[in-house]
Amino acid sequence: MRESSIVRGTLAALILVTGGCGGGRQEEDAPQAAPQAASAPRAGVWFNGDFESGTLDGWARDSARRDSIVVVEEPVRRGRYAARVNLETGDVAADKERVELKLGDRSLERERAGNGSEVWYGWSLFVPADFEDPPEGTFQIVAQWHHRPPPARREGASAPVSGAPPLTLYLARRDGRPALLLSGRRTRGAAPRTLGEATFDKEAWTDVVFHVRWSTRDDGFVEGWMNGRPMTAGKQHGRTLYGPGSNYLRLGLYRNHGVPTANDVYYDEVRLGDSLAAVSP
Ligand SMILES: [Ca+2]
Repeated sequence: MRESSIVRGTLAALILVTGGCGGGRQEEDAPQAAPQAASAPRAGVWFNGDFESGTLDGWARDSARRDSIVVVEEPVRRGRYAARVNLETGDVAADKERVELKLGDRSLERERAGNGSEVWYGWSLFVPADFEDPPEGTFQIVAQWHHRPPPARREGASAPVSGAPPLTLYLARRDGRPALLLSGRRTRGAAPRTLGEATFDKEAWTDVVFHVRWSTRDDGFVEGWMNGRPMTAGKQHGRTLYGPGSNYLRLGLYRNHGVPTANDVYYDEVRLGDSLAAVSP
């Protein structure tokens, strides 16, 4: 069944590429709204999270339930599969109310997202129309980059991973519309500063790209784009790494404990790499 679907998808893609070439019969066989075929392999991609294996292979997770994160066929940004994350009241994982995906291979971000390293991150986010906004005075995070100590210090009994993350993407509202707000901290105890924000549409895929230089000095920076348009006013310079070690990506829902809503969001086309072309959804 899956093979025939792949053949059908490939046919649909061929028809799209060639502008329709085989007469009526093939076009009848093609789905009305043909999903885009999975992306071709690209140069400069260090991690590909397009979910096209139909599984969560390659990912690690913090989730309260087995079905908190599942691979779905609808909606998808590209290819056949995407991931749905679901958070319900009291879903506590790693001490917080959250459901988050992390790269399964920790060594990748240890090696590539440490002091002085530049990383490009890209993914697509789908917030459904029925997503209930967080109550006044509470926060809702949809992505964050958290600090992780270097391996040697990880051996200690109390590794210093506490405190707010250095870079956070919040779901917010601006002028009555849903918005994504990028917030950064120079040090663990520093007040957060807004690095950029942009409104988006629910019930549609939103593509984001972030380019970061992780640094314990002021040569660190963050710049971001949403749906191909700048989300920050160019590079926002400043310290982006709290200390030795590296920062790693968490994708999913994270919020105050006990928020009385159950929400889904979807992710697809997640990539880490060395350029905009490598990671752009
Ligand atoms: Ca996909």
